[in-house]
Amino acid sequence: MSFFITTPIYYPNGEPHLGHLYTTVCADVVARYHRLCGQQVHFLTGTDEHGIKMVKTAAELKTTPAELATLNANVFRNFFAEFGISNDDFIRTSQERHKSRVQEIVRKLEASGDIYLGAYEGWYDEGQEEFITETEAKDADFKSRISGRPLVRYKEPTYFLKLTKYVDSVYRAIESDQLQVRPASRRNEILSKLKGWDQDLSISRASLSWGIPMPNDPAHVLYVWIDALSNYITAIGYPNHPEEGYDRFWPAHVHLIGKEILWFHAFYWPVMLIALGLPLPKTLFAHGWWTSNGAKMSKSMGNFIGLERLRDVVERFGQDALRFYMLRASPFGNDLDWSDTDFNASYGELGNVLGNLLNRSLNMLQKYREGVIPAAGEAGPEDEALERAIADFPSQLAAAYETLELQRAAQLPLELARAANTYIDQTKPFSLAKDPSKTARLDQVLGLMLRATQVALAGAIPVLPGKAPAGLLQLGIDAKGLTLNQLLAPLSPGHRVGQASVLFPRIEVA
Ligand code: ME8
Repeated sequence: MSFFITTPIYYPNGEPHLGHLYTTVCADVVARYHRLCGQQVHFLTGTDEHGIKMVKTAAELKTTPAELATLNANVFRNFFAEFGISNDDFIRTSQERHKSRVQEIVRKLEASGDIYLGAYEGWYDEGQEEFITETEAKDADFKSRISGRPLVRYKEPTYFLKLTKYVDSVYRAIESDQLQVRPASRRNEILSKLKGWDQDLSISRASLSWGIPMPNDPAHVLYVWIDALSNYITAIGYPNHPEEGYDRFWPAHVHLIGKEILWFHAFYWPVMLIALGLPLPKTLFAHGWWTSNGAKMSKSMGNFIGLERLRDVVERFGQDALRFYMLRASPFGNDLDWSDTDFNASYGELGNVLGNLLNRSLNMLQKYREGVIPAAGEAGPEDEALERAIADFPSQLAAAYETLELQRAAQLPLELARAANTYIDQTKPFSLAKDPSKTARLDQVLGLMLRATQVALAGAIPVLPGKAPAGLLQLGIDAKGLTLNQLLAPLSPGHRVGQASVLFPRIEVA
């Protein structure tokens, strides 16, 4: 079984920030879960280097777009590596592999009669690299609904892609869930925007030289979104080198994106794929936007969560704490707000619930059974609820990942740990230990509590790829190379655990 997941490719016109890290961490968590299940996973991210936005930023910085792109593409790549992202590939749209394959794609679209020469007159949002209809422009007072900057009027000869020829096919694909657009509210927005859509898409610029030349007319460069969307297949070798991954990985299972770029992914991209005769991706998931302390992040407001701030957080709390916080911050798909108070609460939860359970179970097993898992003992009335929670856990986790309920995926291991802590409070192993007639009951309680700890830690690996395996190692389980099923297999009586050491140390909050 193979699994292909992508993030947007980011504009390297500046340094990465919380938003970029968020999408990439979410994709990383999903990729790690599928790898843990033993699937062959391909996880793709990268940078989107062409377009007017790069040209303008480079001019402001008195450099060239190529130099700016290289500088920041390296910053992005290193940033993701530094933050433990497990991507399998990093595509830059300035790479030869991408440019030549995009030209092949455009040639195919020309050959199938889906591209024609015409003239465009209308509005353009240069920050978003997006064409805006007359009505939308008027509704937004001729300003970008993302950046607030004035829209620009374009009037020029251009090649068009025949969106109108495929609008019904795309509508049907989304309506039938052949192409799942999630969350459902956004699917409905897309369907209503598609209904009655009657415009083709301008896909070339004659006034721009930074981009991929149109193969039939090199005086034009290709519209940056056609170039960028193609990365999802050029990176895996389409069209001429399918053995590089296309054969195994297309169609993608998930394109993870921010909500502001859903339209491109839900309309232009499916049109391109249908016109090329290729299968559609299975799911487009558009997540929400981060604000910081209730406001849009901005450097001048002093609430910007950029590279330096993220580094600082990781230095103090560790990568896993940041990952858990991001996932826990709101149901996946909703907007999110960064708050230090919430961050501290979320870190506290890791320590008080999961860390505490690990510590208690190991210490008790050391104290009462010299660190050796006993055979099952005497069942008691408290066992059933925890046994059920343990038994239900793997399928609940699988369902959360299947539907991309990532907040739930992060919380499920904590819920199990909480149930195990309650079980300890109810069964009071410290009292049982004092009563020689309760030896068999104590065996049972220790065994079940250890089992819950093992299952919770194993299920937490995708979200806590550093801390969860470290916790399992304390249990005497080396998680390296093992699948989730193997990690969930009950430990045999006689198995010896290690010593407890604190997973989430208390941190003084300034
Ligand atoms: O749109 N909250 O690139 P981009 C949450 N190159 N996510 C955020 C965010 C925020 N405040 N800010 C950014 C582009 N993101 C195109 C994509 S894909 C073929 C081409 C994340 O650098 C989110 O995933 O503007 C959003 O969609 C993406 O960064 C936009 O990155």
